[in-house]
Amino acid sequence: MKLQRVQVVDSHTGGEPTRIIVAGGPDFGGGSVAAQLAVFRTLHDRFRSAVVNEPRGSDVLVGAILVPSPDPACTTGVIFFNNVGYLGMCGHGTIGLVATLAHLGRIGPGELHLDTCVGRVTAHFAADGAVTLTNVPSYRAKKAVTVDVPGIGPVTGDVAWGGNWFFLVGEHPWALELNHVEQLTDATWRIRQAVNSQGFPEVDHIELFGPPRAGGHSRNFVLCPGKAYDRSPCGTGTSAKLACLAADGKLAAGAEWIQESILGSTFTGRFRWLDRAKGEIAPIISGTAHVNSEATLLLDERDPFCWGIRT
Ligand code: PYC
Repeated sequence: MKLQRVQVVDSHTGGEPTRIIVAGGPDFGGGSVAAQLAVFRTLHDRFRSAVVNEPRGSDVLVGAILVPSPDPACTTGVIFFNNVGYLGMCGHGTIGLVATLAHLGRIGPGELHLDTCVGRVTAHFAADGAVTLTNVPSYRAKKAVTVDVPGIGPVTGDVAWGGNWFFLVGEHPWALELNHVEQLTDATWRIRQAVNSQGFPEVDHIELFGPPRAGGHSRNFVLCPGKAYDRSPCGTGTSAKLACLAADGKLAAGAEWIQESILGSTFTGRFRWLDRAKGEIAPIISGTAHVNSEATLLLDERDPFCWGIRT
C-alpha cells in the first residue's frame, strides 16, 4: 500500500497556527486561483480535512496550499482553508506564508505578490522578520445592523468585507478575556446564526471589540467559521475594522491602528483610500510569524481516520 507523503511547514502568527503544504498535495489543474479552489472543493475536499482536522490537526489550525498562479507578477498562488471549508483571504496565514517562504530560502527581504482566490495581495518581508501585507480592497457593506439573538437579545454591528465577511460588534456586555473564551464562543456563535438567518448568509466571522490591554487601540475576539476563535488579531478582521473606522472618519489614512487579539498579540494596521466615494480602502497590516515545525504527513488509506474527523 502506497503512502501519500505531504510536506508541510507549520508556523504561528500571534499565536494562531498556519500549516503550509509545500509539496505532495493534489494538482488542481491550473487556471485562476478561484478556478483551482473550485476543483479543490469539489474533488479533493477530503485532502483539506486530512491536513487540518483531528487526528493530525485541530479545529484552530488554518491550512494553506501553494498553487501555480497565472499572474506572472506573483511569486505563488495560495488557497487558505480550515476545519470546515475555505477562506477567501487570511491575514495571519499570509504572514505565516511569507515567513515560511523565507525559512525555505525561496524569498529574501523585499516585496512579493501573492495570488489568492479573492485577489492579489502584496507583502513586504523585512530583514528583522516583520511582514507587512497590503490586503485586497476592503469596505463596509452595512452600518449598524441590529439582529435579534435568541438567548441574548438585540445585538448591533457592522457588516464588512476584509477578504472574508465579518459582523463587527463594538457594544456588548462581555469582557474580552482569555478565561471567558467559552462564553465568548457561545455568544458569538449565537450571533453568527442570527446574522446568517436575518439577512447576511455570507457572514462567517464574528468580531467583538473591547478596550485594549496591551498598549493597542482595541482588543478583539474573533470567531472563525468552524467555531474556533482566532488567537491572532485576525488580518482580514483587522482589515474589516479599518474599513469601518475609515467609513466613520474615525481613523485617518496612514494613521496607525494597533489591534490586540484576545491573547494580547498585536497587528499594526493602516489604510490608504482606493475609492473614497465607495468607502473602499487598501488595508495595510503588519505582524510577525514564527516557523515552528517542518513535517511530512503520511496519508494511508488503511487508516480509518486518514481523511480527518469531520463534524
Ligand atoms: O488572519 O485573516 C486572518 C484569519 C482569518 C481566519 C483566521 N485568521
